[in-house]
Amino acid sequence: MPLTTKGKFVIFALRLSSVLLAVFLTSCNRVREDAHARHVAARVKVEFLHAWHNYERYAWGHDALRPLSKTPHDWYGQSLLMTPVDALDTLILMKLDSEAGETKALIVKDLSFDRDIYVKNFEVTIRLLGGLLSSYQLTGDQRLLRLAEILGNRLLPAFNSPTGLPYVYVNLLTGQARDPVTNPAETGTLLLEFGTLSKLTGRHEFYDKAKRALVETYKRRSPLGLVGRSINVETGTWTETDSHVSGGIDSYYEYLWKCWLLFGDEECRDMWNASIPVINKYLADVTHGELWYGHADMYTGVRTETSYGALDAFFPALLALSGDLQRARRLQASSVKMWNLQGVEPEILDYKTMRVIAGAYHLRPEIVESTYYLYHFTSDGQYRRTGEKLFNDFVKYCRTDGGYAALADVTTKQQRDEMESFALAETFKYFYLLFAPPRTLDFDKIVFNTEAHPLRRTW
Ligand code: DMJ
Repeated sequence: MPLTTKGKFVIFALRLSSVLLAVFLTSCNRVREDAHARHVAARVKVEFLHAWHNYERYAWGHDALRPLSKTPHDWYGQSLLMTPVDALDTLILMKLDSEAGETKALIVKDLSFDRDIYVKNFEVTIRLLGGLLSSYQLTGDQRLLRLAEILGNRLLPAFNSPTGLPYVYVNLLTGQARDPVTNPAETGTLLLEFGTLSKLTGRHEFYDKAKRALVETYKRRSPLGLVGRSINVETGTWTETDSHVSGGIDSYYEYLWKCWLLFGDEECRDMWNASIPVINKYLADVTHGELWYGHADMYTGVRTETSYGALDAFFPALLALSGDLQRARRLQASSVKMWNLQGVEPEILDYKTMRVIAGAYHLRPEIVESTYYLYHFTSDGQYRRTGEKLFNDFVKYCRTDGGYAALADVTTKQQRDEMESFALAETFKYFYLLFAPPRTLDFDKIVFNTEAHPLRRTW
């Protein structure tokens, strides 16, 4: 029997009210979830301050705090203020104004690169150059940019090899470079920082040298399209042909995509577009229905190791950022499984046997970074719930009287006397951003360098 106009109206009204009810309930849920998230963000801040105040108390002015012995540590015997420079933008984002002010004052007063020491080009670039540049962009303080430029000048001789690939170490005073055997992460994770410095100072040599190093690495990929574990910068030949997305290669891929995002460099985009299908073909490994990324020989594509670890856990973030949410979600589930095996992730796991191969936990950020990216791209509440669980475990096992300590072994949870600056630059920052209001940092306007320093395209 056909419906009367009144009947149609009643059905329409019922449908509309159920839609409105659903919208209302969803928004109530969202409000509740957001209120809880603010509460977790506040806890993260308190814990960050616990680590920071211990650094201030026991290691102020030094590179790092040793949290169990409560003693300072300098990487090269003299301080380059690794922790203050690396942590400054976290202090700023958390609106810890007085701590941020004191730290900036310390950096401006004491940071000097006039030192006869050999430093690791890669580490100093991602932590110090990246940290100075992002803090400059957040504060507008020209003195930070000036320090970044001085540092950039001092690092440039590292690129003076026959291939343009940088040496591992460079002497800040003499410009001498040493150690020719390096890896794609160390040759290819420099362009976001040197490129930003170039754009901000108008000096193209910074961009050109770091770009050349990235391209020279890419050019040496195998006929399959993979890069290897180590390479000699003088001969340009691979010294180890194992291929993976783990430490030593990881951020080379990250910068291919991110340099496209930050600089609009089409060559970087093309190198990424040529690389990612190869990674997915030879390194991705589906085991028991789970997605992992293992190792393969760069020339034959034959699987060499079924290992995955804390460092690999950055890859879901990169997959998500480059638009592959499906693989990102699946791989993130594997990372979380790895974490939950012992309640904290190990450095390396065999994902076929689920045996821990290297059991330390260095307070690494990668799994948190990926959780944050996935939440950003999906708004799926499961990622905040995962993040809260990770944070609770992190506090439970790594908090100590004197700050936050790495674990010597995730099975026994025995702590070790180490609090790397990236714990403050990255791990706490990503935890905080996962729960903080989105206005804390406009994700779409920045690109994080591999040390979680947000860089903005202001040029
Ligand atoms: C950081 O220094 C950087 O994230 C780097 O790209 C890899 N390892 C550490 C943190 O685990």
